[in-house]
Amino acid sequence: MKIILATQNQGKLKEFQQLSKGMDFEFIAIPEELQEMPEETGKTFKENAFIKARYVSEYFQMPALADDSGLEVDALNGDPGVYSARYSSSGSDLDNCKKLLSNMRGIAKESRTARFKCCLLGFNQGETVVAEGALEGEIAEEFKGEKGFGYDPIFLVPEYKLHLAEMEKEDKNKISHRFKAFEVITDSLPSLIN
Ligand code: ITT
Repeated sequence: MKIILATQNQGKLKEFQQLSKGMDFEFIAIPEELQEMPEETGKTFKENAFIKARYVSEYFQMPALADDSGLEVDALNGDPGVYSARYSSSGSDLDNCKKLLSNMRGIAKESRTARFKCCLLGFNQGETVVAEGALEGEIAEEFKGEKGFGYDPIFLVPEYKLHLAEMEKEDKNKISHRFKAFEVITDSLPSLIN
């Protein structure tokens, strides 16, 4: 059974391809004829995941799975949160990271706690399934690593003493917020399709 991954983020897409290896489902990218995704007007990851999954599923009359995710930084009262992709004015990964480091300047290590959160939501013919996952860590003081995407170069995983962008994709995929949500939702995806 094919499920459309309702994302335009290549970094997420690569991680899903890795996560779903050997599974019964075939996750496919959004077909090219869809020119634009709807605006993400939700106040929560779940609301935005719903907007994306429903739109793509209804457009193609197929099951769709959306990922809405982001970084919550305690010292910034949970920012950038649902605005993680649009934090800087350009919205590029590099500018988003630079802006975050600049806003965190002068904040001591013990107060730099943060977490990635991911909400996955599957939609088909009016039915939804949903799962959430989180990864705890800290905002580092400098960039390290070339792997991954988004805020990975400035996100330190204390247990590994590594920034996420320094970890092999297989290792990130064993601990990530996306993996944790994915593990939960795979059990309920069949109920969406049958
Ligand atoms: P889609 O909506 O098309 O899926 P997007 O990048 O706009 O793509 P979101 O609205 O969910 O996705 O924003 C999530 C942002 O949070 C993403 O652009 C990254 O900046 C950040 N993010 C999420 N997961 C991440 C991860 O595993 N590593 C690093 N940054 C991540």
